Amino acid sequence: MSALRLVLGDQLTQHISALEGIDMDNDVILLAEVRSEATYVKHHKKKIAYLFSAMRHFAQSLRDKGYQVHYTDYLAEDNAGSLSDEVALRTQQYQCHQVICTFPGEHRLLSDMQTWSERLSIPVDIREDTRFIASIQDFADWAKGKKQLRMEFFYREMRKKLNSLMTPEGQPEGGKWNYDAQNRKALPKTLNVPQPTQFTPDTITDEVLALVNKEFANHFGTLDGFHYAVTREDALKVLDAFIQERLALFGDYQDAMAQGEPWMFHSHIGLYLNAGLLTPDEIVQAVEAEYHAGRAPLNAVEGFIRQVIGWREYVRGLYWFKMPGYEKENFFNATRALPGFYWTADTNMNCLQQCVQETHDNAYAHHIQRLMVLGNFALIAGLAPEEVNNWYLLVYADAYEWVEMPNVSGMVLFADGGVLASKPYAASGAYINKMSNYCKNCHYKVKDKTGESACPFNYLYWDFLIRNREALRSNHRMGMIYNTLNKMDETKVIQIQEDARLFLNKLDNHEKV
Ligand code: FAD
Ligand code: DLZ
Ligand code: SF4
Repeated sequence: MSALRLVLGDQLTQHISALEGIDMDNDVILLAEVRSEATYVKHHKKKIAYLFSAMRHFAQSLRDKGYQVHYTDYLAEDNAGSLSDEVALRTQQYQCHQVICTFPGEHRLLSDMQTWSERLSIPVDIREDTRFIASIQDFADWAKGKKQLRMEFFYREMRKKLNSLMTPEGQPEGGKWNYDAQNRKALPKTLNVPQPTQFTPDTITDEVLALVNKEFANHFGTLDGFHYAVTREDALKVLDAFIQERLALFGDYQDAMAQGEPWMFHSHIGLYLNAGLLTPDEIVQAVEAEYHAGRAPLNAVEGFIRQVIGWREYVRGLYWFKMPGYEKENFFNATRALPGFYWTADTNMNCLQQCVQETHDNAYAHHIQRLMVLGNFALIAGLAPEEVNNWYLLVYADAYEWVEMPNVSGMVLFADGGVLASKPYAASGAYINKMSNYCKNCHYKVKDKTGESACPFNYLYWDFLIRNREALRSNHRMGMIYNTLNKMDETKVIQIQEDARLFLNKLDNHEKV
């Protein structure tokens, strides 16, 4: 009796549950590069190259350990083209009596997997993904009966569960759970940002780069300057360099943006964590040790750990709690098509130009760029959630629906009506100006509120509030801002609406804005 053990492209962890209890003599591990996964959205070229190379390296490391591995190359003549067809073909080829896999990261794939047993007439064991700190059931138990599902309270449970940054008396280290208030500094002119850790492509990566260049030529992004780690060993080096060079200032400059500085003091480990090259528990342990050794301050360490065991675990729980159906939510009934500049970076708005260009070049943008520039615009310009989700899912190397969708539909677009966020993250140009130096080099003037030269974020922000007054009426956290709007001079309100109308018309007519 043998089992086919399927390992997906984002499950490249030696102790993944699909491999637990493996019979090394009889079981076959399947990894498959398939057209359906690589094209169901047109992933960034660097994302595909990273994942295919990481899959190939992982397969080799399994072979080196003596496992039987079937690796389906993208160009293999018998490549069945989709995961379900690959599983069907390889179960026959190796006469397997069972399929064992790990819970996937996207609902569409889970639905597919759930049909395999009937289709193949053999048992299909879909095991829990134990790489997360909270199981899907843990989140559902926590969420049950709660009116609001705030990350902060979930995060505290995770801190207690892991005993992370807790005193022996069971209190949060330093007396507070959250030091976010200290983490909002702009980048000083004199501070040098360290270069990201870079790796020269080896032979396997070079082969993959050539493949992606040819087969995915019409996908978004560039392969130029590909420098990502593709093995666990190298991903650990990225983590180590982050800890040595950036962690201490991670908190201070977590929300800062600067022209020509895509990497800032962030860790750049999301793509490794999500594909399984690193695991959350080892990251948290390594970072917490720096605090206890006195090498990193509490605001940095707590801020970082909150992202990993708070936000990351929370969005995953929320995704599965809300799926299916979350993808259809559209609280503001936003319908505008995604503007062309999200693909070309061809816009006069410097902040958006920079963030789209960096996304194109690196398959990476840091959180505040994703949230307060790219996302903020999508929210206040009323872009359709489906189109915005599609964009975020394909442009970033760390994107899988379980983490992308709650961030987009919940955090950025408020499309879930306030399940994730207590109020929309809408902001005018003043916020972008405070946290970056983008505005200095912009065609528009951030200080101008209305008129042709005015920063579009300024009038779009108020226009968003005016358009959605009814929908946000009962939101207590919006009371102050609506009071300000109510007191605004009527001619100014009319001018704001007119400026917004002209701008959005231009956008809809594909004119450069
Ligand atoms: P750091 O800033 O160094 O943070 C450390 C780690 O914390 C990240 O690697 C990530 O694992 C975790 N983390 C931080 N914030 C979040 C968050 N909001 N949700 C989940 N995990 C978080 N993250 C993804 O991994 N995949 C996505 O597809 C994704 N899409 C996003 C879309 C939008 C609109 C927004 C606002 C955020 C999105 N994020 C996503 C969260 C965050 O922006 C990225 O995790 C982060 O930028 C990755 O870079 P880093 O590793 O340098 O992160
Ligand atoms: C993202 C991705 C890509 C581009 N290609 C593959 C692939 O060829 N084979 C594979 O097993 N996985 C791939 N993936 C990752 C899957 O899309 C991912 O496992 C699901 O989206 C669930 O998270
Ligand atoms: Fe962006 Fe407005 Fe600043 Fe220009 S002025 S960079 S559009 S915030």
